[in-house]
Amino acid sequence: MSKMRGRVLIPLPNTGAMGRKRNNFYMRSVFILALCIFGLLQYHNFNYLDSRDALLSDALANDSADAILSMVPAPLHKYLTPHTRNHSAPAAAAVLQLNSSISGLSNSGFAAAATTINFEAYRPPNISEIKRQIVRYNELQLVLNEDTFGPLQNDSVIIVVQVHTRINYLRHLIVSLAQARDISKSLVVFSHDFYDDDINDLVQQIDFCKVLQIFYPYSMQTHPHEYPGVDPNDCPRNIKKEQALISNCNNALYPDLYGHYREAKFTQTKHHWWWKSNRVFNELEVTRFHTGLVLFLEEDHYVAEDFLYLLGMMQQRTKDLCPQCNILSLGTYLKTFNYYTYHSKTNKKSYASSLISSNSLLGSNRKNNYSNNNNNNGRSLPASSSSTSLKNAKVYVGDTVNADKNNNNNNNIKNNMNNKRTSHMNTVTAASNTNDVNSNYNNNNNNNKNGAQTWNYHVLPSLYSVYQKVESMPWISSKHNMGFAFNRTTWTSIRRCARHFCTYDDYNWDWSLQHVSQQCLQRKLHAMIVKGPRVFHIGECGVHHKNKNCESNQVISKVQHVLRIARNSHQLFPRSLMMTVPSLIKKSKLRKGNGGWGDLRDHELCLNMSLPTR
Ligand SMILES: *[C@@H]1O[C@H](CO)[C@@H](O)[C@H](O)[C@H]1NC(C)=O
Ligand SMILES: *[C@@H]1O[C@H](CO)[C@@H](O)[C@H](O)[C@H]1NC(C)=O
Ligand SMILES: *[C@@H]1O[C@H](CO)[C@@H](O)[C@H](O)[C@H]1NC(C)=O
Ligand SMILES: *[C@@H]1O[C@H](CO)[C@@H](O)[C@H](O)[C@H]1NC(C)=O
Ligand SMILES: *[C@@H]1O[C@H](CO)[C@@H](O)[C@H](O)[C@H]1NC(C)=O
Ligand SMILES: *[C@@H]1O[C@H](CO)[C@@H](O)[C@H](O)[C@H]1NC(C)=O
Ligand SMILES: *[C@@H]1O[C@H](CO)[C@@H](O)[C@H](O)[C@H]1NC(C)=O
Ligand SMILES: CC(=O)N[C@H]1CO[C@H](CO)[C@@H](O)[C@@H]1O
Repeated sequence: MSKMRGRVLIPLPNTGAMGRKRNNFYMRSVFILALCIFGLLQYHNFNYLDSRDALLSDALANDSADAILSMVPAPLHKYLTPHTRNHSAPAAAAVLQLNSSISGLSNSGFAAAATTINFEAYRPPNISEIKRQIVRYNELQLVLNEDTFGPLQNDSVIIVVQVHTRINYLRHLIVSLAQARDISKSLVVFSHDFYDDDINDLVQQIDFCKVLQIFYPYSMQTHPHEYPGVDPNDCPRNIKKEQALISNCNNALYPDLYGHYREAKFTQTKHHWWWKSNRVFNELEVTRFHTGLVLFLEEDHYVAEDFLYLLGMMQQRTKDLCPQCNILSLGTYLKTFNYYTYHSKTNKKSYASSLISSNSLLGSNRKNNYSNNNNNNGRSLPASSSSTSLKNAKVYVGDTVNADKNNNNNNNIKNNMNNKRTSHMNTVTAASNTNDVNSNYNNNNNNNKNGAQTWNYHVLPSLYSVYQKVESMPWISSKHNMGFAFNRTTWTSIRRCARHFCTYDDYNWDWSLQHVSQQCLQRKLHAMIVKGPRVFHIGECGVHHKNKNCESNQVISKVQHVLRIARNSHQLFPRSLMMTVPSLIKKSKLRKGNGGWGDLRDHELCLNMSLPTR
């Protein structure tokens, strides 16, 4: 039988012409068939975009707490539900928390709250008690859930989350982490600069991975009337140097680049970042032999469920895709785009993005107006533990435009810094495309004139795919400060440049890191960046809600939907990575620092944190 079949398949010499004709026919049929399939796919695609659009308008319409909760698997609801203490209604707990964070847990503040809500048994620890607890935690270095998930492997991922006070965002970050594949293999380190019982309860409730809490020991909370907090004899920010010298205040000799004196709350974030990095890489027992990646997150980030998968993939492919890369970035700020640019454009990309998000899909519009509300003459209290929300819009745009504009921007920075550090709220622009950058630049000016923000993040459908696109470029603080990872090799070279980090007159850790990269590192920081972000920034208020509902709901709802779409269309967990040529090769110029870091006490404290301890 098999012989017969074999013979039939061998073409006979005298049927050559017939065979060719027949082949032609087959070829044509195959071609037409392919065309049909292609057409069908296109049609499907089109419909698909439509249905996505519908989905999203749903999403935009409903960001109620219930709707958000319905997107979260039931077992994870516990992280979103405030833990009610024994004797208190939830509302009372909220009041307490508010009061305690405002009054810095001052005794009088607490006493008042306690009497109004009748809270005999529960008292937050006083400051000396908090200090004691912090020392205890930091000495103990207790890794939770180690018995369930086993000891940390030398090459597993460590995730470090910088936590300040915004528990509501932190809840959602935890929920997103809980849903990530392979999270059980990693260690999540929560680094706190505010000791709070509710936050501690929440973190200690985590049961899906190993957890370690560390506490920044030089916080304003634990140093309310002394350096590194505010010492009563510190020079006021805006005093002239001559006056300062006369009044003999503490730091009279050391105003910053722009003639202003230290403000404690602005220096804390950079100190904390430096402290936790040193702590994690060089001091903790559990990381002593760790050679894997350390991923940096903040309390108001949100991760996609394939972020670790993708990180592992990027790490594996670094050698062949981008041998010079020493930092991996999972959360780019996406191409931004607003009504103006949208209406002036007809190209396909804009069309696609308009389908997916006619406005502010991931996005968040930054308030321009924090500073008016505090008595701080300018600089505003960092909303997140990251320094990002403190910078000047123009600075960001300047990062990606040409040299000419850069010069402009430098002037703008100077002026701005000289006057006051006011509207540094626009951190959004990190365009990947020169044209758009320019239009952003212009529109940005428009926005400033109007006093209204129309900046948005956008997720283009083309960004997620079974072949995930990545690109590589020099690390830029404003673009790549979210969800990045590096290993001990990179850290060791950064740490050798501690002097550059600690004495550069800029209160932003990410700008300081860029300074280190450009001025000190032999091998500059070079990033591999995933084009479809896996880390999102949820800690912002939406523009539509103005200030009245400045809660996380709107952005969270959008992120949930983007991820649901990506998931349902099988675009998470990509099969492979594809290197694309970056559309913009940026020559990042070094600038003068942003100031806020002129005080020698800050330089010293920072340097002290990186002294060898073992
Ligand atoms: C939002 O969703 C919740 C629960 O899914 C529902 O009760 C509510 O009516 C919805 N609101 C709007 C405006 O659609
Ligand atoms: C709450 O009170 C009950 C009894 O009243 C007690 O058994 C329980 O341990 C308390 N829980 C906490 C968290 O204090
Ligand atoms: C704070 O707690 C300590 C014990 O940790 C105690 O000795 C001290 O009296 C307390 N101070 C106040 C003001 O309650
Ligand atoms: C990590 O590496 C160290 C030193 O190479 C080794 O002694 C230790 O057993 C390793 N730990 C694990 C969990 O692999
Ligand atoms: C750390 O990353 C660098 C690239 O930045 C790589 O060359 C090196 O092999 C990595 N080290 C380890 C121990 O994986
Ligand atoms: C800025 O804040 C001031 C006072 O807090 C308020 O009156 C003003 O309307 C705000 N401006 C904008 C654009 O929100
Ligand atoms: C830094 O350490 C040195 C020596 O240990 C000490 O004298 C100095 O006071 C420390 N400075 C700060 C700001 O902690
Ligand atoms: C002492 C103190 O600050 N108490 C305040 C606690 O919060 C409530 C509600 O916001 C205020 O009414 C109290 O004055």
